Amino acid sequence: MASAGGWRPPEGLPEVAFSGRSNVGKSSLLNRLVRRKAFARVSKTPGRTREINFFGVNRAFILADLPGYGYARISKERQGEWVHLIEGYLRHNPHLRGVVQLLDARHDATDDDRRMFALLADVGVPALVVVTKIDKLAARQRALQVTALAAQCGVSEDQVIPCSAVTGEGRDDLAASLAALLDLTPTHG
Ligand SMILES: Nc1nc2c(ncn2[C@@H]2O[C@H](COP(=O)(O)OP(=O)(O)O)[C@@H](O)[C@H]2O)c(=O)[nH]1
Ligand SMILES: [Mg+2]
Repeated sequence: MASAGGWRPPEGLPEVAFSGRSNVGKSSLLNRLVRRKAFARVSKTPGRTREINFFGVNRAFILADLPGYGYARISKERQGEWVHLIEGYLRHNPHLRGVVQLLDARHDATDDDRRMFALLADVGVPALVVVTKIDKLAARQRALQVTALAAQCGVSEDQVIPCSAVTGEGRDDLAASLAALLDLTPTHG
């Protein structure tokens, strides 16, 4: 049974969730974001994580690593559990400020991706869109692919942040967008 396992965040901290296809690079990007190597586990076995992993950052906010979807070899029953878990999480989380939706730079958006955007719109959660693994594309392909993916998902191109967990590209832009979403104002001293 899918469940939110392990550590649970303390009540009251604002939260942002990372979502996307299995193997899209969520855990790798989370690690880049917090500048730690083994913060979120990078898996060699796609489709294995069936729980929500929560990470506290600086006692200021929570990042949630949602289980990936679209892994071909999981059963219909498991997919049903997935939808139940994610929808419950999105709908009944008063601290959720937004979702970072990841897309793979090398692939077109899938039906599952479009379903996820529809769900986010239905629940009314703000979404940041990250096109990740951008290091895999040649410079001239990048802009074209960002345009195509934005159109496929019905989002505006300037909502899209190209990122790479390998080179660190996009990390600072993503951090700034997250800070705005979480309404974190810089503190002095
Ligand atoms: N080239 C490249 N590979 C990546 C990037 N992000 C993740 N990967 C690789 O993609 C695979 C899946 O990554 P992971 O973070 O576990 O994906 P998750 O299932 O979405 O959490 C791993 O082999 C990673 O090393 C990236 O930005 N660039
Ligand atoms: Mg992962």
